[in-house]
Amino acid sequence: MAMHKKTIDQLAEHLENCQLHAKDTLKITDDHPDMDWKDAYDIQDEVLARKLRRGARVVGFKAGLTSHAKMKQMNVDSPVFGFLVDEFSVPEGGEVKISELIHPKVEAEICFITKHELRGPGCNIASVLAASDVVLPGIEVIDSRYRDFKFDLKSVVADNTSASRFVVGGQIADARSVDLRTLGVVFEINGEAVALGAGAAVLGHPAAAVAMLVNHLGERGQVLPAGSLVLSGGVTEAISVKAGDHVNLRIQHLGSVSLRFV
Ligand code: OOG
Ligand code: MG
Repeated sequence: MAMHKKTIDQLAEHLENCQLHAKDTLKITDDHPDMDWKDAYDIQDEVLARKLRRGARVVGFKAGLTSHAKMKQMNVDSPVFGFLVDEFSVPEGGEVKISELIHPKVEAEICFITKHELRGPGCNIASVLAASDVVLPGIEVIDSRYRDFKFDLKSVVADNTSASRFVVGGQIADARSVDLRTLGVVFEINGEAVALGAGAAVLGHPAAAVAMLVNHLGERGQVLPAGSLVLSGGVTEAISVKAGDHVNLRIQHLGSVSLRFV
């Protein structure tokens, strides 16, 4: 059912306020059980429009729920897509203030930077690799605005797929010079390896997640611009963090990236 524009705007304002003020909320489908996929992405687009009106800049895009580990952890069965703006970006080795977040979790991600514009439908792994410039490691901090991190897919889409902070770093590599399926991933908190994985955990090949994002944008009449940063989705399950935690992600051939929670 197509929601009224007024309802979309109200829900976007509500969800963005929850993000800005670190307040949780009940999932929005409780009050709007007929919300459809288009409504959910329209709410997300309105959250972005609010930020752009205040001077934010889009710095990239994300695919989420692209690994079995993540889908199983959140009890869902399909990927979702969101946007990244400059206010989410943390410098390599930087600090994230726990007080600005509700219940943050960290994710180990393989990230792409594109060299050419990509358009769907029909985008596939080959087109993504041909259009990609470099790959590098990234830690995403997700922070669902929904109470106890409990949501359904449409609610999480409206909430910009829990996006809250991210850091990229390490060593960049030519996207075509590494086998992205067999890249080993070691995720450490306070020096202890807490989760392990390999690139193939993300839809068989992390570039498949980027292709799905491009095809999703195509359905909405949008393109993935040249020079976009894309987070392809958590390789392992997401891990809760608290003040004092030091998070480090090592990816084979791509060095490491870290951040601290204070
Ligand atoms: C949704 C976002 C998931 C990923 O990389 O899988 C995500 C969530 O689990 O809150 O960003
Ligand atoms: Mg993620």
